[in-house]
Order: sequence, then structure tokens, then C-alpha cells
Amino acid sequence: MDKFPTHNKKLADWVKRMYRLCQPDDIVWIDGSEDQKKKLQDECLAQGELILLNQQKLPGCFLHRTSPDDVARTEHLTYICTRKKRDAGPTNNWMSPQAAYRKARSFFKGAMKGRTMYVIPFSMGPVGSPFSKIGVELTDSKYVVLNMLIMTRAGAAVLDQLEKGVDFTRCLHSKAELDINKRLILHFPEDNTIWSVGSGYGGNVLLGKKCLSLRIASSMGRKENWLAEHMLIMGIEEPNGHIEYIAAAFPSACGKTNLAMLPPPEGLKRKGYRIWTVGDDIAWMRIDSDGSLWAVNPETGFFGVAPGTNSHSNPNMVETIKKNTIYTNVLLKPDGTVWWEGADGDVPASGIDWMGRPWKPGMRDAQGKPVFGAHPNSRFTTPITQCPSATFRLEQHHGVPISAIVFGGRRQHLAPLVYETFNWQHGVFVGATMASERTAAQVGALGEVRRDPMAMLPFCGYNMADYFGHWLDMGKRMNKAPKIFHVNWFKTEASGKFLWPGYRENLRVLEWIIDRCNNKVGARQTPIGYVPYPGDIDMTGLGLPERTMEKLLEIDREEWLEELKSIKRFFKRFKKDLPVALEQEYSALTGRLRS
Ligand code: OXD
Ligand code: MN
Repeated sequence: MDKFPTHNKKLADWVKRMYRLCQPDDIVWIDGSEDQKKKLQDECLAQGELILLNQQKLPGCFLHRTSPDDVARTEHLTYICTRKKRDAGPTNNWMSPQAAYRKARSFFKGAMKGRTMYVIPFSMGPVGSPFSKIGVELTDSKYVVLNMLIMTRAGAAVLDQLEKGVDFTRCLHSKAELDINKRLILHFPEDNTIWSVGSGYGGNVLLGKKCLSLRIASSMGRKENWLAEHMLIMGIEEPNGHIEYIAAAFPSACGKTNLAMLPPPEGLKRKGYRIWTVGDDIAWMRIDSDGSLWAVNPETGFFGVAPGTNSHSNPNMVETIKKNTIYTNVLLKPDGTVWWEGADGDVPASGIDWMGRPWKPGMRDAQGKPVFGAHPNSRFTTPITQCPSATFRLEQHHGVPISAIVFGGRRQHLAPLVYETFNWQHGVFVGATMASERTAAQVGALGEVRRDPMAMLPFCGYNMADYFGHWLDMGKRMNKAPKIFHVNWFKTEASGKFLWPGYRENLRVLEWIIDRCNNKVGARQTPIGYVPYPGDIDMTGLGLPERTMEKLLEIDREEWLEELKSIKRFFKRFKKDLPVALEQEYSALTGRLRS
């Protein structure tokens, strides 16, 4: 068989060069067929890379275990490699392309000996859509191939596009020795190239996801006047059948995946509300000929966190992951099904933990810490089409029109439940200063505020000051820009108890947001933005005391003046590159708070 079956010379030449560098025994081009997928699954089962789960209870489902020191994205080993350091900006790790290629080449050299190199042609976004970008990932991991087949449109249809000579992102991955000391996740936006070596963990190796769809795409978006964002996209169908779409950015661990598919609470459902899930992690947004912003989810799957997923937090996901799902680092039960902390039902009496060791509830390690059955960052990879709330517009080449952009953080105090910004420029300021407080789940001082602009801190592929500038420019290009809001589901009372019940009740807040977009409700003007009149958020059946709603919507000027000091420190990192418009917003907010 032809080892390089393509007429696209650029593609053939590149694959040949990488083949020579990595020296695999064999090369296989992924065509996306069921037969080929089945063969790969069988090989994985034979080699222990996958474990077959109970096929009566979980048809088409498998379990994979990563190596114990390879369980999450390794941000300290993730680099933006631009000729000028300034172009990576103060929030990214930087290496010069020359140094990065040199170092990584030594890790890739001969790394695929004894293995097969798989060539995965994939499209982020519907094949042939003006939104879409093509990538080709070379990998020595069958697990990566099987995950990419869920997360992206991969195979023959994309190779056909490549035959037409279209450009593509060159993605090279090798597990190599899975050695954390020889692990690098490198992005070369100037060469449209990604090199990842030494890891087998999803976020580091499914190169279509964070690496291409956020880091490389954000940089492309700046050059081509569009936005690649770390946002969910969902449709909210109103009782009259009209669907309004929103895009929302939250830092990790703030419930983005849950929100993207939560059914409305009983009262709203009775009124006739319904939700449609477009995506849970990434939004690519372009200005269409109507002057408004349209979005696609470039992915076709969810790579979701398992712990905490249950029928209360996310009933639609519980349905979605019952078949054709790859589970990673969860607990294996004796009946061949899986479990994780915070799953439905009883805690199993025994099982095999995420590291493959016998496990029982209540186990403690040598330091007396509880031993988890599933790793806290254990995952499932599952097709969007299986989600009961999946939109019928997944394949639409123009995507969906965005009425509102929602930013959110985890703040015990300060930010009210929801507010609307005054205009696009003010909205960009609010996105740029987004923050979350550390929870017990993270290392570091509890309650410490971490700025995570637009939830893009680990994912912006260029200088974040330029990124703010790009957002400001995009606003000037639209004649019907979405309204921008900020939400905070995590405000607490003095006792530490959450004031807002969260989960599906969050839809009540989204109803207000949609009503604001349609000019159906008024709002109270405050120094930070427009805040709801308490009666305008539908509270039917919630039984929240009136005082609680007042607390949720309170603006404490003193707290906000303190916040300004922290924003100032953050802005200082960007030195003279910070757009003047953000400084103006800073001064305007200071003035409003003092007046
Ligand atoms: C993710 C993340 O995995 O944001 O989606 O870390
Ligand atoms: Mn994410």
C-alpha cells in the first residue's frame, strides 16, 4: 500500500519528513470508517491500552488508564513559540521557534520505533464551512486516534479537501517515553504547527482541541478578523418557539459543561422553555453579512470531567455517556461498569481504582488523605449527537447567531448574581478582568483571586494585550454586537453557604438575559452595570426569601474599590501594550463608584 496516498505535495512532504524523524515501523492513514475504528479498538484491547466495559450496560464503551503523572494539562510545559518574545506576551511561556524545534526534535527522534504512525486528517467545524480549519495529526497513540474520531470530523472527507490543496495545521504527537522530564507542548502560530511529546493526556494530545481550536485558532482569528473562544454555546427556546443563542466563558471548574445542557427548572419548562446544546467548551465566532456575530462549535464531542457528574448536576450528560464513550481514569466496578466520586447511586463496596489498584470506600493513603476511586480529573469522551439536548444545527455551515455573551467567575463576594455591561467596550473590560477565587480543590491560598481574562489565560495563543485589542476591534466591526453580561453563581452568606441554588435554576438568570436582549424588561443602573429588579427574575417554586435575592443583587462600593486595586496590579503586567480603552473603562468605573 502507498505509504503517502495524497497528491497534496505539502502534506506528503511534511508527513515524509516527520516519518523520517520519528522512525515508526508502519504508517496508517485514518479514513474514518467503522471497520478501521473496530480494528483499532481490537488492537487496543489486545494490548491493554483499552479495557472493554460491560457491553450490555455500556455498549461501545471502553476504559483507559493514563500513566499516574500524566493526568492533566501541563501548563508549565506548554509554550507559545514566536520569533519575538513580545508576541507571546506576559501570560504565556515562551521559547524561540529555533530552540523549541531543536529541543523537541531530540525527543521525537526515533520515538516511534516499534510503533505505528497514524495520520489523522481532521476538520474543526463542519467540513467545507467557511468557519472550519483543517488539521492533520500524526500520532503513535491509538487512544488519540479513537478520541479524535469522537472529538473531530476525521477521515476521508477531510483528505478529499486536502487533495484540493487547502492549507492545514501540522500537528505532531508522540507519547515517546511518557516521561514528564521529556514532555513539551509547543505551538508555532507563525508556522501553523503544533508539536506535543511525552504525554498521553487528552488536553495535551488531542491536538484539535485546546492546541488548535484555541491557541493556534485565536492567533489565526486575530489575523482573519474572527474570535476563537473558550466558551459554551447554547440555545434557549422561548415559549413562542424562537431560539436565542448565547456564548459563555467560565474558568475551569465553574460548571460550563453542565450549564450547556441543563434542562430548565419545572416552572420554566411549564412555560415552554427548552434548551439546545451547541457546544460545551469552544466557540468560533465570525461577523456575518448581517453585521452580527455567528458561532460554531468546532468539535463533535465532549471531553468532560467525570467526578460530580450525576442526574442532578447534569442529567443530559448522564444519558449521553451510556454508549460509545471512552472513559479515562475512572473507577472500574466488579460488574464491568464505571464509577466516580459524585456519581449516581451508592458508593460501590469495591472496585479497581484509576491506577489499577484494588479500592474500597474509606481508604486512606500513608499521609491519611482519602484515596479516590476515580482521579479528580478523570474524563469521558463522548459524541455530542448522543446528547438529548443536542442542537439540530450542528452541521450548519453558518453556525448560530449569538445574542448575548456571558462571562462568569467564582466569587464569594463582590459580583452580583448577574449584571449587564453598558456597551461592548465596557463588556470587554469586564471579560478582561474576570476572576475566580481559589477553592479547596486547588493548591494555593484559599480565597486568593486569580484573573482569568475571558477564561483564556491558559489558551490565548498570542500576547493577551493584543487579544484585548482584537476584542475591542471586533466590536467596532459589528453593527449588531451581542450584549455582554457577567454572572456569579457562587456568592455566599457569612456562614459560607451559597446564596443561589445553581444548577438548573441558573436558567432563570438566562431567561432575564434573553429578556434584556429582546428589550422586554427594565433594569437598575448601578456603577458596575445594569442589575435586575428583583421581581424580574422568575422565582416561581424556588422558595428563596426576598432578602436573599436582595443580597444576590447587592453592590458593595467599598468591595469594588478594593477590587480596582487588584485589577490595576493585573493590568500592570501588560505595561504599555494594554489598550487605552481598558484604562478608560478602569477610570470610568472608579469615577462611578466614587460618585
Ligand atoms: C478543559 C479545560 O479540559 O478547560 O476543558 O481545562
Ligand atoms: Mn475547557
